[in-house]
Amino acid sequence: MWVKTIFGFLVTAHCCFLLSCTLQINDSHPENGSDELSITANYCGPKFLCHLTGHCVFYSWVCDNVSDCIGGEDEANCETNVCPEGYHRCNQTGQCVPYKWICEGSFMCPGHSGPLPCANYTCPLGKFKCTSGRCIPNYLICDGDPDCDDGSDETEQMCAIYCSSSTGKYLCAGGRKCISTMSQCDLIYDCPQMDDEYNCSID
Ligand SMILES: [Ca+2]
Ligand SMILES: [Ca+2]
Ligand SMILES: [Ca+2]
Repeated sequence: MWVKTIFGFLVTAHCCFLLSCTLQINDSHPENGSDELSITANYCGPKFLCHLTGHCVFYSWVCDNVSDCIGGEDEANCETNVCPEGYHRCNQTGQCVPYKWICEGSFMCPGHSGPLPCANYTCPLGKFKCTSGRCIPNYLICDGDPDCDDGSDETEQMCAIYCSSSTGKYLCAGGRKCISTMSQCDLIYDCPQMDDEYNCSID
């Protein structure tokens, strides 16, 4: 049995199942069933506990401007709330967002400016970490278009490393784009200066 004082009421939650609780306010009839479980600090695991009902919601739903707890606790205290490990707190809204969303480009905090909070985030296999911290797929490196917000996927230094012939790539003239060696002499211009179609032997 979990006991808490909320809005001046003594609240007890009796859990028959781990995620299913019944709520009783000012209950003067203590129950003692063996099926009751205590709500502990780890009750919701990596989720946020709606204190009033005992439900658990995703942390990314905290301070996202939608009331997900019946009592609205997930949208309270958004100016001072703290996000758990693995989540970034958006300054403007207080929303707790997994670093993966921010660092892999699927979410941007409203009003965000400046560097991303991704210095300690490790990009998954097959992705390149831009100097800004964002992860982009490897195939976007030196493809002729900046995909990192700071253009670090298209620098000459980057392309000199990434576009080596040992990886089956040809570095186009200009040094900022490479193509597959399969695209050399295929009668299609792939390099900005068309040098992939020069010096082709004609059989
Ligand atoms: Ca919410
Ligand atoms: Ca690119
Ligand atoms: Ca070509």
